[in-house]
Amino acid sequence: MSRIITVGAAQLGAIQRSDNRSAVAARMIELMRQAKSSGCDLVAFPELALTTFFPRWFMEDQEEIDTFFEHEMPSNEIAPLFSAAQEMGLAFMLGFAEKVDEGGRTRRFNTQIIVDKSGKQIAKYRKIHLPGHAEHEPWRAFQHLEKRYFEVGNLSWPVVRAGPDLNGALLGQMICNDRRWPESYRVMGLQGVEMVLLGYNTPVHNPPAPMHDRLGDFHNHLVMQAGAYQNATWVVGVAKCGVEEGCEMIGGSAIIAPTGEIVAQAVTREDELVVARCDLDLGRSYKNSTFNFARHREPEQYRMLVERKGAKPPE
Ligand code: CDV
Repeated sequence: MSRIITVGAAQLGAIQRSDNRSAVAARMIELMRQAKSSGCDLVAFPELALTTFFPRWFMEDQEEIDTFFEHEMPSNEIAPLFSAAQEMGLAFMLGFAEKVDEGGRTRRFNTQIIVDKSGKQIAKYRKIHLPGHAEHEPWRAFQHLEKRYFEVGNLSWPVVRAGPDLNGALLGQMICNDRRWPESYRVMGLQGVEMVLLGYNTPVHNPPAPMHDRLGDFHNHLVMQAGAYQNATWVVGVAKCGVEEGCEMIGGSAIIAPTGEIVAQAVTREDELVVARCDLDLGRSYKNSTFNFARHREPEQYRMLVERKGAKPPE
C-alpha cells in the first residue's frame, strides 16, 4: 500500500517590523485553511516565520533583541495558530527564534519544530550553519548578524518517525543556509530520511559577493534538488520573501521529489500555498540501488570530512 502524505509549503510574503505576531498568525491560519481544503496533512512555514528577519539590523540592547525571540512556545499571541491547526487536524512545521534556559544559562537558537495532527511537538531542530557575521559591518547595504544573535545548534540533524497520522514518515529538518551544505542532508540520509522540511529567508543581494545576486533563484533550487536526489528524499523548501523593510528576498518555495525533480513551485513572492501529494516510498528504488549507502559508501576514505574544517590546498 502506498504511503502518501499531502504537504503544503506555506510561503509567506514580507513581514514588516511593525507587523505584530497576532497579525502574522492570522495570515498563517489563512494558509492553513487553504491547506486543509486542499487535503494537506502537513503544512511547512518559513524560517523565523513570526517576525521580520531581524538579523538585518545591528542591535546592542539585549531587551530589544529579545523582542524578536519566543520565550515560550506557544505564547499567548501564537496560541491561536496551534489551536487552529489542532481543530483542523493539520500537522505543521514552524520556524522561530528560541530563547531558552538550558544548562544553567540563557541560550538563543534559530529553531524549527514539527507538531503532529494531535498538537504534540514531535521534533525540534536548531540551525547549525549560521551565515553572516557577529560584528557591525556598516559598509553592507544591510546586516546579516545571525552569528551575533544565535548560538550554533546543538541537536545535530535528528530524524523522527512520525505517527500513523503522517503515515509513519521519517521526517528531518534543516534551516536556510543549511541547504547549501551536503553534510546537512547526508546526516539525515544516514538515518533514512524520507522528507526534509526547511524554511528560508534569502536576500537577493549578497553584500560580500554581489556577482552572485543574479544566481540566487538558481542556487536555491540547485542545492535542494541535489540534496533530494543524492539522499533519495523529498525536500520541502519554504521561503519568506518579497520586499521586507527595503530588503528584497527570493521566493521559489518548492516541493522536490526524491528523483530530484521539482513537482510544485511558488509563482509569487507573496503568501502562497504550494501543494504536492508525496509518496514517501518514492525514494526506495534509489535507496536500494544507486544510493544504497550500506553497499556503496566508503566512510574510511571520508575521514577528512570530520577531521578538517577549512580547505587546505597541497604545498
Ligand atoms: N537565512 C539565511 O541563512 N540566509 C542565507 C543568506 C545569508 C545567504 C542563505 O543561505 O540563504
